[in-house]
Amino acid sequence: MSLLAGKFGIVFGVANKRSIAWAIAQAWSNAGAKLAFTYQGERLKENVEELAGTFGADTLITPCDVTQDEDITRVFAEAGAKFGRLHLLLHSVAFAPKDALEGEFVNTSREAFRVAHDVSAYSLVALSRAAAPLMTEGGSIVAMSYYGAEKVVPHYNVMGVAKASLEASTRYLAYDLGPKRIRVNCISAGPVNTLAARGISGFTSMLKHYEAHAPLKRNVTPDELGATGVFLASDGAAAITGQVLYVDCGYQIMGM
Ligand code: 0WE
Repeated sequence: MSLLAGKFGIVFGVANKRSIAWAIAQAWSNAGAKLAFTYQGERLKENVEELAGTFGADTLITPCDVTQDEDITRVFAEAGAKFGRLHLLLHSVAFAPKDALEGEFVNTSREAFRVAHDVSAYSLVALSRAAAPLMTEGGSIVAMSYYGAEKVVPHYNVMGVAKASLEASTRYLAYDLGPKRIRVNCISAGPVNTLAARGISGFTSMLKHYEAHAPLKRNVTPDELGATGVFLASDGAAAITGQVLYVDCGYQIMGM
């Protein structure tokens, strides 16, 4: 398969081998794309170097705190120097303070609301703006969302509001960047057992709930998210932009 041969991409959000970002990065790489990786903080440096290093010693692996404009500027300067141009960007980054995902949404602090939106939604705008000048041959920007953006999922709280902002930002970015042949879409994934999902009380019963209620009677696999990532990055999706694609075994269509 060489659907993405000759394409250059940059991946934000690998933390470890279970990360959705890693599943999509592997699928992009297997489809022929050359990738750069960013990691959030020294804590994750070793993990990402070990994973992304398997793509060759010359793979660009660089830190990026998406709340820092100077980091974003540096990262795209490095990617531009390495690749000369860019076709693909994966945004698989989210954070809300833990206490905001535990109590009631009504108690969300101003600071937790600000941080959740800065890291999880505004970052897509900032990364897209920085990537666009390098996407001289057109591009595909893919961001990860979740059903809690459109319906209440207990405890998802401010993350649901931030994902709603991410999805709306996707539409406005698609409008602005469309004339440059840059497409912007979200994958709304069903629950996946990642570092971000770990420690969320009731996550195991959420996986069971999806198995019981989704039309396909199972949960989505990381490989399937990778395959959707390849599709959205490929010319097969050349006329798809501004969309939220549900990759959730059909769960989203159900009313009961
Ligand atoms: O978007 C997410 C989780 C993102 C996330 C996870 C954490 C855990 C650790 C954002 N911030 C933090 N902050 C931390 O301190 N998901 C789609 C997974 C998820 O998270 C939930 C879910 C699901 C599903 C939280 C509550 C309820 C359901």
